[in-house]
Amino acid sequence: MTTSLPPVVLDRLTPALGARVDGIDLNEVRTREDGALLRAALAEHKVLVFPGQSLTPTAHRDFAAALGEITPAHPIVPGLDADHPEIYVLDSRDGGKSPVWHTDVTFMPRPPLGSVLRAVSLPPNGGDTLWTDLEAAYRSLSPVLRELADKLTALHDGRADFESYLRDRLGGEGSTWEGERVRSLEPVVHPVVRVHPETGRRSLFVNPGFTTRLLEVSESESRSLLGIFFAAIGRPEFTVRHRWADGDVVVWDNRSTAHYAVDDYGDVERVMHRVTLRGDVPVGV
Ligand SMILES: O=C(O)CCC(=O)C(=O)O
Ligand SMILES: [Fe+2]
Repeated sequence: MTTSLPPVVLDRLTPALGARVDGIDLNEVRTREDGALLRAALAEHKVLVFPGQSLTPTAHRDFAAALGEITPAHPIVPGLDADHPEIYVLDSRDGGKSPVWHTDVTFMPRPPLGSVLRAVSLPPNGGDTLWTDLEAAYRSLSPVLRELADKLTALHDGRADFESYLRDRLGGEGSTWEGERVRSLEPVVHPVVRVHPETGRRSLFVNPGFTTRLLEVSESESRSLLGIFFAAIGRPEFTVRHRWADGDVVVWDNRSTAHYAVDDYGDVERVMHRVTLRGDVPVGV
């Protein structure tokens, strides 16, 4: 399907999610008014791919700020430099690989609304990223399981990924997030089924990256049920896979998707820059 939102052209990438957006220079998207058009497309398509862009780090940040309120780079990890504290650097040679399905920063009470990712330095091949539609994952469950999931909450824990970084590299002083200095990573509780604040649609808001435990069931039931939920998330039918090229910028709705960065390029350098948009507290059914 091709829809035309002059002068922007959107082409659906898969039946599940994703659209390629042409006819727009992101250097020219600077106001919330301009951003609103893209925000509407984001809620609908969940992942927007903008090929052939030419953003500097400053322009990347300014484009993200046209989409919404931007956050510090990360609750723990400092930003690119003093001029760009909002840019999170993912460097393959410095721990910046994420070959696991995850939704960004769900280990905090207010995970980002969305992320804006820019390719900075790519391997000659490999290093694709996949996104999956958590609404399709929810719909794929049988009705009784959906009904159960609607009633569950889950712990999200960032300690396995970031606690040693916080302690060993930052001496226990993380970023300022939601106005408070982060000094520890207490797990947080989110509903297992999240209602999207803009569309009202339900998604299966758990991910193997950070979700460790369902709270209303026993430990072994939690393990089995999470296995079922994670299998639903990973189904190829619900995904879109992006092969990166120089100049690509991808924006995703972090409330209704999870993503996976394929680690198939060995020791080659791969650097991405990410800016996240401030989100709300997830609301359940
Ligand atoms: O490196 C990528 O392609 C994605 C990494 C990631 O998980 C992120 O940017 O949030
Ligand atoms: Fe991520």
